[in-house]
Amino acid sequence: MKLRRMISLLMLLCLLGGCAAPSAAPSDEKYDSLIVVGFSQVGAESDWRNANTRSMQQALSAENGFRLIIDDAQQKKERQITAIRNFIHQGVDYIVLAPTTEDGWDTVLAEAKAADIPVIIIDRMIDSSLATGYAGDDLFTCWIGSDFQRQGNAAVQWLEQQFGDQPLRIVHLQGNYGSSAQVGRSASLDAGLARNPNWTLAARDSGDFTQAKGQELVEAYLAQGIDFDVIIAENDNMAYGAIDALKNAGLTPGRDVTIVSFDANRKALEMVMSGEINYDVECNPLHGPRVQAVIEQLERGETPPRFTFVEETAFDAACLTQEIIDSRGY
Ligand code: GZL
Repeated sequence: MKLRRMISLLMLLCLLGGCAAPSAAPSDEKYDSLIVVGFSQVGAESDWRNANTRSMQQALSAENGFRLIIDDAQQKKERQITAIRNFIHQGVDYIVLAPTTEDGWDTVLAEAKAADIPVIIIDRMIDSSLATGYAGDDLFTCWIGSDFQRQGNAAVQWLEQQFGDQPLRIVHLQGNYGSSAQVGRSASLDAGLARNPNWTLAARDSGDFTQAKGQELVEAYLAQGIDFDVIIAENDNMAYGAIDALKNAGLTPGRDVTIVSFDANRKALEMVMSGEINYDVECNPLHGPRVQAVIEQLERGETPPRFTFVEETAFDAACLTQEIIDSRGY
């Protein structure tokens, strides 16, 4: 039974039994009436992730009527599964899941369903069609996130517009394998490689969305003498690492090597303005208000949209101004 219902039932029984309701100071009563949300977060691997966490904390605050419990999974799915089971045991009112990868959620989400706890998925997608005996699609109430293939298409189309039939030797720094962000962005590049016979994939590895791994990979490619003139980094933090590696090798990022990135964090947009990053595709992390609105709809007995794709754009130096950068929410 959910925490709030249990407390309400207990207070009702006390009132009916003539005993004094447990002496709850007003603050406790307010605390007990808060909507308890268990949030299983991927980790803190990137600026994007930290902005996503901050957005959830700001929206699902006590002032807004929420008690938010956040678990940082340190990019490990097993920790997320344990966190969800803990939330179920605690009797939270809602579970929000930002899934590390797409597969492997049916069993634990079926447990949440059996406990009558609505699950909201944010950011990446889960593949709930995997055969585990459950009708996967009803394992979450709604999903709010990005269209990663669309993001990847924007990056590939920009390269096609910029370079036409010019041969390109591309280094591809991927995110965590099996995450929707990596799956969608990589699929777009694979389609671009098939469409552009003058493009060569010079190297491809996962940088785990981290700056350190991004730098490590590019340093290794340079040490191996791999020839490349474009780096597509599946997030800004890996792009930062790649740029440091290029600079340390005496190369000028954005000029000697074209840099395409994803997320469009404020720091990265400053680097687009300075010319170190040539193109950055937005991946908006500010899901807190969106989740707040969905939960408030559910609390009113309304039915929110099952899938909500967030509006996103992309930036190059030609369209950017300091005013635009300063106005950005992350
Ligand atoms: C995308 C998100 C990705 C970001 C990375 O929605 O899942 O994870 O692009 C983050 O920065 O690590």
